[in-house]
Amino acid sequence: MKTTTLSEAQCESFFKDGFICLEKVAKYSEVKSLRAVGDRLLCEKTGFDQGMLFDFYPEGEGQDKPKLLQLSHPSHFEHSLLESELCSRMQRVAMQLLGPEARFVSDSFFQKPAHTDAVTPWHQDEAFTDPRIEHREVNVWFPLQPVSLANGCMQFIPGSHLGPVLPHEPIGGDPTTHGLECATGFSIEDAVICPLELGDCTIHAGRTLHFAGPNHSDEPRYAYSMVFGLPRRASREVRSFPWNDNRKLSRDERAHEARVRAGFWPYLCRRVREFDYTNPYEWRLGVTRVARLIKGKRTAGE
Ligand SMILES: O=C(O)CCC(=O)C(=O)O
Repeated sequence: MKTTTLSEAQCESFFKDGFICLEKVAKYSEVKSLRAVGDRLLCEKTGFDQGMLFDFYPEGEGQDKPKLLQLSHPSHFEHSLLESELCSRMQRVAMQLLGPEARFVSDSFFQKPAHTDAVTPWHQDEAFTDPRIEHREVNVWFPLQPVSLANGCMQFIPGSHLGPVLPHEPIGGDPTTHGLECATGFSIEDAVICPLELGDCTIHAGRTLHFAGPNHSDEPRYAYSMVFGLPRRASREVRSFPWNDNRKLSRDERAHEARVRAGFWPYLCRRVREFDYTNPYEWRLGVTRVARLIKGKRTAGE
C-alpha cells in the first residue's frame, strides 16, 4: 500500500507559502482510473441537468465548445471516487495540514480543450463561498497527464493565503459567467509555476491565489481536485463578497429545475445523508434554512 506523509519541512513550506507541490503521490493505475472515470462522466455530460457540469466561461457561446469545463461533485455520481485508497491517503495528508478533524468536502473534474487561449483566471477558492461562513480548506489538485506551461499547469502567489479575500469579479464582468477572476491586490511577477509529472499533485489553501494558463497542446488537459476541510463555523470577520450577488447562473437555473422535477425528497435525503450532526453550527444553519423555507412558502401562499 502506498503511503504519503508530509515531512515537517513540507508542512512548514505549506504554512508559509499556502501551497506545495508533491511528487509521486498517486500510482499510475490510480491516475489512469481517475482519467477513465473523468472521461466517461464528461463524455456523458453527467451532471449537466443538475447544474453540476458547467463552463467557467459564458455558456451562451455553446455548451458543445466549452473553454473550461468543470464537473463539480463527480463523487455524487461515481461513489468509487470516495472509496478509493487515494482519497483516504489524501485525507490523511489534509489532516496533517489542518488537524485531525479534516474531512472530505467536495471534488471536481476539469477539462481544458486542446488549442485554447482560455485560462483559469487568478482566483481564491474562498471567493466562491458564503462570506458568513469560515471555510478552512485545502485543495489537492491532480493533473491527469503531465502538465507544464504549454498545457496549463497551476501557478500560485506565495503567501497570498495569509492576506484577506481580495476583490473578485465574474470573468469579463459578465454576471452569467460561472468563473470568477481577481485582478487587483497582487503582483503576477510573484507567481510560482508548478509543472508536474503524472502522479504528482499540488495542494493549496482555500485563500491561496492561483491560476492555470492556456492549453496550447494537441490534447485536452484534464485535472481532478479533492477539497478537504475542517467543520464549518461562523466567520469571525464581518465581510461581504458582492461579486456573488445578483449572479444569473444557468447552472443555478438547471439545478432548480432538476430539484422541481425530482421533487423535494431526493434533495432532502441527500442533505440528511451529508449533514454533519456533530457540528452545532450546522444545526443553526439548518434551522435558519428550514425557517426561511417555511416563511417563503407561507409568503407564497398568502
Ligand atoms: O484545473 C484548473 O484549470 C483549475 C483548477 C482550480 O482552479 C481549482 O481546483 O481550484
